[in-house]
Amino acid sequence: MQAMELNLDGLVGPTHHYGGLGLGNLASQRHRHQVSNPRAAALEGLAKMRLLVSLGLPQAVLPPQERPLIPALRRLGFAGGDRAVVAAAARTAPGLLSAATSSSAMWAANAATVSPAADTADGRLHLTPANLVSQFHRSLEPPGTAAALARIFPATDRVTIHQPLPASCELADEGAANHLRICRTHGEPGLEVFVYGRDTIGTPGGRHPARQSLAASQSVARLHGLAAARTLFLRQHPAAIEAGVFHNDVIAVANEHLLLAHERAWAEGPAAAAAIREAFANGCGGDLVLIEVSERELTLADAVSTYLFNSQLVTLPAGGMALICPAECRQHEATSRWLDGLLAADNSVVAVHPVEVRQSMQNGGGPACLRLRVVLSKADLAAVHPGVVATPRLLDVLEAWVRRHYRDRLTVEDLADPALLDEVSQALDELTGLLDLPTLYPFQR
Ligand code: SUG
Repeated sequence: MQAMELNLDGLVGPTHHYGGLGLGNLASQRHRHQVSNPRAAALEGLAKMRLLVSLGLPQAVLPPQERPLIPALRRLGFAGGDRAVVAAAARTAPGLLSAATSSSAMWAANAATVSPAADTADGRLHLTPANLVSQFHRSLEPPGTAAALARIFPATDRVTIHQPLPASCELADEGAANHLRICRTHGEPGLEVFVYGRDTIGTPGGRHPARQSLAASQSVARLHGLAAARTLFLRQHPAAIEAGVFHNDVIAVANEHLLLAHERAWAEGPAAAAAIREAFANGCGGDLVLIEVSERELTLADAVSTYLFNSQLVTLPAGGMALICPAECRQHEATSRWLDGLLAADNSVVAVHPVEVRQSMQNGGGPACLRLRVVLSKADLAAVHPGVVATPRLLDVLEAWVRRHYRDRLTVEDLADPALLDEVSQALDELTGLLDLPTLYPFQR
């Protein structure tokens, strides 16, 4: 089957701020309560989408979620009209207000796990929205994610959107950020590699919690009807989690037969790489190209601070691959040198494109975090809701929309500003018109 990869990028919401909410996420901790710039954040994301479109790659937009999520605050006992709810939360529980106002759904790599039709027993595309139970602010995302995905992928005869796994820490699921797909070409059956942080309830006793559970990964694989011979479960290296690798996509990235990974990505060490190689050969008839970065070339700490592995690795229409990396990688000597080596070596990577996504990076989200990869057949791509398909024209329209509605400065104190509520609902209401997604948001129904 011929298939291509659609990148579905989370559009940064107008309440993007630095709440310091990300567990084990060093950038989020470091920027806690600093002043954010939602307008710049959204424009950076749109510029990244524009780059992908200019490379001739299918690109679409995942709209931001409704925030602050007033119903979530009501469930916590804040009562009265919407403004009263916000005021009471701001006064007595500002952390909860920050969580209920987070724009975290922008990190679409955590929105869901995706198995393309070529991998599944019933030949359908399967998506499971992640339950994101590890953190309160992200646990609010699944219903909005499920609703948006159902509108974006309406071909119900060929697409299955599962319910998120039950909301239990035993089944903590953070979606595609802990999932790699290795294949010969996108349309052929691929090896799906699930990476988990813990195989028991609770954490292995480190400073940072392990967010993905093995039971969750196994459940998603079962739901998607994946063949055992083309499915692997690998454990994250505890040292990586300790160094701030809160998702596998901070330490490894794959595209087709190429895998870039740090040597300390997985607990099993070299045995993990060998297992991937063997499963890819036996299950898919493929020959893995593994480019492993040693601790000597780039320490775990540097990998986390530059976010090299949170690059997007994409297949170009004319052949070859491009690496879309954070601009920070080119500002860091060892990483930049490594990138030059990658380009000079005999592999599929023919271009490196640094992108500026600093506003997102400061909350722990690089280029790869901002997108969900969805491999689709031509027919399924044509069935994607046209309103969200990124064209230069739509990106212009969205850019103008951002400039009209987004603030260029937001602090946690500003979250109490009653004017913000009106600003946000006006912006989102208008957005559903631009994306032809009427009544997407609960407040519109
Ligand atoms: O879950 N940050 C997100 C970043 C997610 C990055 N995603 C991937 N690696 N795929 C998180 O930690 C910070 C929000 C704040 O602090 O305001 C936050 O949620």
